[in-house]
Amino acid sequence: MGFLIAIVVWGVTLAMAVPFFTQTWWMPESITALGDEIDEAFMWTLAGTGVIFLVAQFALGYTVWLFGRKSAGPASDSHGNNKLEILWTTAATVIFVGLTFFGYSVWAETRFIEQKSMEPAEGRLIVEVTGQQFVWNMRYAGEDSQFGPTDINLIDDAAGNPVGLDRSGPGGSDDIMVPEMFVPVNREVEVVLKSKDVLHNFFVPELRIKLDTVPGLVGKLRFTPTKQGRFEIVCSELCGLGHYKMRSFLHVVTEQEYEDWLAEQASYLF
Ligand SMILES: [Cu+2]
Repeated sequence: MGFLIAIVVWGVTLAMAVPFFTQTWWMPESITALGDEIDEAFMWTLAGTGVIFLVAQFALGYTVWLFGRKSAGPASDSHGNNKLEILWTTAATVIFVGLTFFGYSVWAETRFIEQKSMEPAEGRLIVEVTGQQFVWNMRYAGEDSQFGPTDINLIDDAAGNPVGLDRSGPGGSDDIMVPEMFVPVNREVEVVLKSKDVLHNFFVPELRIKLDTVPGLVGKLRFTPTKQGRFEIVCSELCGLGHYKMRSFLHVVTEQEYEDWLAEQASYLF
């Protein structure tokens, strides 16, 4: 019986490990240099925890097999081993603290940006993204690079003003509201995240970064896409009945295509 249980433990362990080794259902290819760094940190973490998991599960199966035999006699209990306790507590601490330092710089790169100004700095493109049940609203500052003021009393979804943009305010006349995000390749993008109602989460799997949108708070993420294409933006925080269909797209295009797209959007303004 002990051997049978051991076989089941080993079998389940191996079956769980197979998708990782063969990279079945794996992440899509990353489209930023930062994404590659995050993947590297991820792979080191996975390798470390994976080896420990496999060794522990095989030891578990072996123990069940060994002490499940009738000839093994009655089980004896142990009152612990201080040396072993110190050893694995220290090992676990070193591994966890080490992985934290390893991933710290790449994590910080996506988040620690100066939070003071909405003005684009040195060619950085700023896109304001407002989550709402169950759509993403993208706002571009337009030709003047200045976002117009908003007023909750002006919010009118039916009239195409989901964020309450004041068109008569400074810099507001040329702001562009769109349902999908277009950005030029190889240019730094800063996403300014807001929410109109509940918690949402801005997630583009290919970017390897995600952040909650929180009502009343402004979140920021930055990335520099290096590959062109069309990538899905999903809401990654259960936000209500329509959560499953809250999606949009990130289009990474050439600088020229971006300019053309922007000019076309601007031409729709009244
Ligand atoms: Cu949502």
